[in-house]
Amino acid sequence: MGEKIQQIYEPLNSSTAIALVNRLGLFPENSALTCSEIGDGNLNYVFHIVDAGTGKGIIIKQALPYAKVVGESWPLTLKRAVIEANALKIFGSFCPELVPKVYYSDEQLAITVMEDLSHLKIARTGLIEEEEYPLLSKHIGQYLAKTFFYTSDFFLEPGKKKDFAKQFTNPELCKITEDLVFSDPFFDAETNDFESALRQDAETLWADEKLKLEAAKLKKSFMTEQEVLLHGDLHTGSIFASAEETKVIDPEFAFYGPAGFDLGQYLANLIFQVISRKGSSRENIYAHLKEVWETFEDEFSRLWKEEGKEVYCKTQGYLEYILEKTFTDSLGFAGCELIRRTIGLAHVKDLDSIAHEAERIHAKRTALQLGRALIINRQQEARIESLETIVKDSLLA
Ligand code: SR1
Ligand code: MG
Repeated sequence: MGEKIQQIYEPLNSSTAIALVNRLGLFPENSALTCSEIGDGNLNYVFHIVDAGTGKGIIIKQALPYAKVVGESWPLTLKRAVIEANALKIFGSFCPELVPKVYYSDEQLAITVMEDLSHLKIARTGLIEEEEYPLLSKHIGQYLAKTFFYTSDFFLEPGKKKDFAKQFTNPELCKITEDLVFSDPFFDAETNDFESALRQDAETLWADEKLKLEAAKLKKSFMTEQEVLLHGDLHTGSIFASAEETKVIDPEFAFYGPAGFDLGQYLANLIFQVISRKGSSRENIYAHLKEVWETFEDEFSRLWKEEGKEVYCKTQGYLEYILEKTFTDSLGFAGCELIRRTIGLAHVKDLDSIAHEAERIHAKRTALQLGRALIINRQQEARIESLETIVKDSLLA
């Protein structure tokens, strides 16, 4: 690995990206390198550099000083690149098999150079194509249990945890979530984006004071509960997968927040698959919903019993209280994610790619109604079996 190179910020292009990896000595001298920009997310450039001789590749991810999904009118901090690189390193230290390796990062250039995962597919894309990922939710359950436990007060010395929380203060990216997930979809905000056929549904939702009160409580939880180091944007587009492997990418939204948030986003993005699929192919997704929770519960309980440092870890009923709170919170966060991806900014392909308009609108109405039901009823539905029932009921409505 070459030495750290001091740079001032400039957006990379294919030739400067190749020049950079050459300067860093990441490939043998005189390798025939090709580079393509493959970023299809909302915020960043992603360069894929391949050595034509060996077929080996690497990824350079570069933050742009604005949100790509909107354009230069939405400035965005470059510091998110440092947050992302540091979060990848920390999460990778707990579950190296589930997180890409970081080879180099540079705060000035806002880049992270990391493992090439192009042999895998983005899980959202694969799920839409109805590929089977038999290990995906087991892996994500393990990832959630380890990242939760090892960054929490149940394991960390309190001063260390507070240092981490300070290091991962991420106000600009949190503000995006506060607005786009927790506020805008519940009001007639300019950022909202939906088909005119859904206007009546959106207006009904904006007038629903019972729902808004619960959304306010969830937003407060997101803004104030510094429980664990979250990924912060754990939808199925932030996961690479194959039948055997899973890698969680893109933790630029990482911060200390409520433990149920990552789980809730993952559940919601699986639920988009239940909604968009038909008939028996839904069963596979119900199995994923159950698997992620049960794996999380087993692994987290094991870590708590074997490695818990907090003095109350041995107190009867405390583990059960934490598990129940995490699950209940996750249902509420899942409900917010279902609603925001349907009528807010930044949709999901699972629903938007339904070609037949009436079917698409029906699917989106289901997502809105189910989102509402999860938010409002989250306290009464504190068992994983209830989640499947509530999803099935919404499909019949
Ligand atoms: C302006 S960013 C829009 C969305 O893209 C990211 O993936 C997050 O989900 C964010 O809310
Ligand atoms: Mg992302």
